[in-house]
Amino acid sequence: MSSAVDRHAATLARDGWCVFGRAVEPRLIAGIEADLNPRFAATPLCQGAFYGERTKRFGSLLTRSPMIERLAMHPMVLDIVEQMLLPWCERIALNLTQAIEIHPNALPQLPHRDQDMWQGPKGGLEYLVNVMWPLTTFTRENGGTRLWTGSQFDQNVPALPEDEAVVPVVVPGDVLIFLGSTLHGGGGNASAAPRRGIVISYCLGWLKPFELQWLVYPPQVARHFSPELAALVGYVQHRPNLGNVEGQCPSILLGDHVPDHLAAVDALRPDQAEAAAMFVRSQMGELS
Ligand SMILES: O=C(O)CCC(=O)C(=O)O
Ligand SMILES: [Fe+2]
Repeated sequence: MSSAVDRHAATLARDGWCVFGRAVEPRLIAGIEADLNPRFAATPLCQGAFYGERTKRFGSLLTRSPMIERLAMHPMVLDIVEQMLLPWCERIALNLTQAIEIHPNALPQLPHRDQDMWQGPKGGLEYLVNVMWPLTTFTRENGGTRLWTGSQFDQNVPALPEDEAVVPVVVPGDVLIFLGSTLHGGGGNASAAPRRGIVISYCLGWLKPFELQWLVYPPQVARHFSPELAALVGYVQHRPNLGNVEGQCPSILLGDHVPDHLAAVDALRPDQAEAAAMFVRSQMGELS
């Protein structure tokens, strides 16, 4: 198992993307699609040149189908994502879940790097990893995701020739994983049927997520999540002390009773706790 994770992580780091075939049973994906069908039908087309006028999108997928948790928490996918992101954070966070339906006659999407939504320095670190679960088979004809292999290595290249884009053919149950630094875009759909996929993306635990996870999964929703899923959507601190409520872990909001008065309690990494404690000891030494 772990060697498959390492192999995929190595391909992802080398090419900027990888395909993990048969990550789940196609039956699971069919069940999810059935749950999402009414929402696809009721959702209006997007507006704007980036989202695409012949494309439908909706988020908050953990509340749209109970089976989405199986995708968001897929252990091997999480292992691969963590290999890419943990060098720069203590824990990863859910960045978004989004269903995307590209309709016939949609134009190709602007090639972009998803990490450019954050204005920090680029090149030395990864900000996010995208995980695309196809609901329909992705092909070049129907708007499968276009990717530029190796484009993660030079962030100064704004665009690359269209004929150098690869479109991996993936079927329901497979998963396409790509870095936030990889140049990519949805494809144009020259076929007669819509192309549907689900993107689940993960970012460094200290970033502002694309989709505001605490608002789309407020405490009354997240309290029904497993502790691990609640932590992934943000009900956990990122040490030191980032993302707290009254100086405590935000998971206090998921309990039956939230005390009105709470002590702020440090949540530090061991090295930070040690440095702070040593400083306090030295100050006490000065006093005596
Ligand atoms: O739909 C796709 O294949 C990719 C969409 C995408 O990259 C985006 O919306 O950021
Ligand atoms: Fe994108």
